[in-house]
Amino acid sequence: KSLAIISAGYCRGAPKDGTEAGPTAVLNSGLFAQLQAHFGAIHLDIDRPDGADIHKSLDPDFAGMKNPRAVSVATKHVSERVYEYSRNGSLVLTLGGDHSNAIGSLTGATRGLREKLDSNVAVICVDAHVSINTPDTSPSGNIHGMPLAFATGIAQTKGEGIFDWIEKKHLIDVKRLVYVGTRDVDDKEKEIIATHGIKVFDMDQIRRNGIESVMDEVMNYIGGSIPIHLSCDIDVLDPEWAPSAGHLVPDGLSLDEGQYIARRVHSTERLAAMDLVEVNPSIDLPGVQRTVDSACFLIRSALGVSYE
Ligand code: DIR
Ligand code: MN
Ligand code: MN
Repeated sequence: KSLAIISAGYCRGAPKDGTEAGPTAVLNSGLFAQLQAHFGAIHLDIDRPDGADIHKSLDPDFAGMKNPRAVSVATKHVSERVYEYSRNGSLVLTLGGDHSNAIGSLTGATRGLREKLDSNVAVICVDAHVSINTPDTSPSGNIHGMPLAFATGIAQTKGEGIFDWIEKKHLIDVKRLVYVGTRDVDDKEKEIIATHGIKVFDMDQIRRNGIESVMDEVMNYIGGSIPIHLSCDIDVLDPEWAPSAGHLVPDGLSLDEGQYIARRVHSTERLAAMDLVEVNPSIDLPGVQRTVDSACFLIRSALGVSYE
């Protein structure tokens, strides 16, 4: 399989700047060379489309969303790029940027794989949060807390053209979505999870049953044949392993547990797309290298890349 990398350093979905430097930090730490050695030629997309940097003064809050125009334009671009590569059969790695980029990667991969394989996608979201607020339920207005709501169609556009590019063909099936490692879920998000019957394996379950048995259940739940999109928010790791992230939550996954999840996904041979988002090299400067190293470990494990 060929590899496409989308360098999606878009950061207007998050309250703190800095994640725009995530892709470069991750790729320049040796990862790009390792991926090249493993995959051969890699398609690398690093363009920043017009509009993704719409000046803040031209992008006032709208219907409960902050920076909505900038994020809508950036995610539409990511979606189109991921769609092209997925439809052509590449494995697509999207590097954030904040988690709003997953609105683009999830919709793009879903549309592309539907066309190519006539198949739905299973989404394994590995995050301390569930990132499924709608503009109405969000306590913050930050769109990085909403990607799964837009990608499932639970959140819909409210006008002004914002996210009106999302159509039915883009939407993931909420019954094929599963979370691993959550530990900070807003009350309204709990209602969304309950209403839609979404599967969640939280940190408590991982501590009680162990990551191996939880991953057995995850794999059972998603079934044995459809392609997998792994959406990984680096804050799923304990802050010890990923201190340079904007929304730290204690008692997270160890790096070993994170790698175990990634390796299990790799071993299915059905990984079609992966996101690695929220690495923020301007937070906790002494911890940046550690955070970047952790991100690279997760990526290599999921992609089956060993290195010397
Ligand atoms: C919070 C944070 N629930 C919000 N979400 C994050 O703003 O909606 N997701 N950080 O990963
Ligand atoms: Mn998170
Ligand atoms: Mn998230």
